[in-house]
Amino acid sequence: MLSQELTDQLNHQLSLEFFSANLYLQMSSWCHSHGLDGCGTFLRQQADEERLHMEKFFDYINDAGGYAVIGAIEQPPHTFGTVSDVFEQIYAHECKITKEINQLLKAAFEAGDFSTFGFLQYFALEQNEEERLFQSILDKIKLIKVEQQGLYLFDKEIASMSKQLQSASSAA
Ligand code: OFO
Repeated sequence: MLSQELTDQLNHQLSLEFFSANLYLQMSSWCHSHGLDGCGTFLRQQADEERLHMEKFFDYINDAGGYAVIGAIEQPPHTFGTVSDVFEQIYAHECKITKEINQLLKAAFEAGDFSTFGFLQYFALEQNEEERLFQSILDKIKLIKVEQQGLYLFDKEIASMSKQLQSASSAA
């Protein structure tokens, strides 16, 4: 049975996952409105994935005997300078989420709640994967010199990454 303290911490994470979903959905809108349909589609997929994360927390809290509560979700930013700014903000955001997940893992471990600790393992691996994914996109941005002449090429590259992720998740 979940302690009230861990329930509160998991609920906080649930709201953060919701915020991540809204942030990426908003960014996808910005990309589409700037003619970057490949990036827009990719970020929409990421938003859908974050919504699934939110639902995983929601279900786990209730299944483990806690009470899932959706807190206030901060409005995401909606103006961005360039597509590089978008991906830099995403990378920084994911690093922040990794810290939150690590703190949750520590709290579950210290409380001797190994069921919650096990549940959180998925997110630790997921964060590792996402940090690497977004770091690789930042590397591409540098390689392609996106803001000078490579915007079109970059958008195509992200579109093909989006297709690969889509087929990998439908094969899973
Ligand atoms: Fe970064 O994927 Fe949710 O937590």
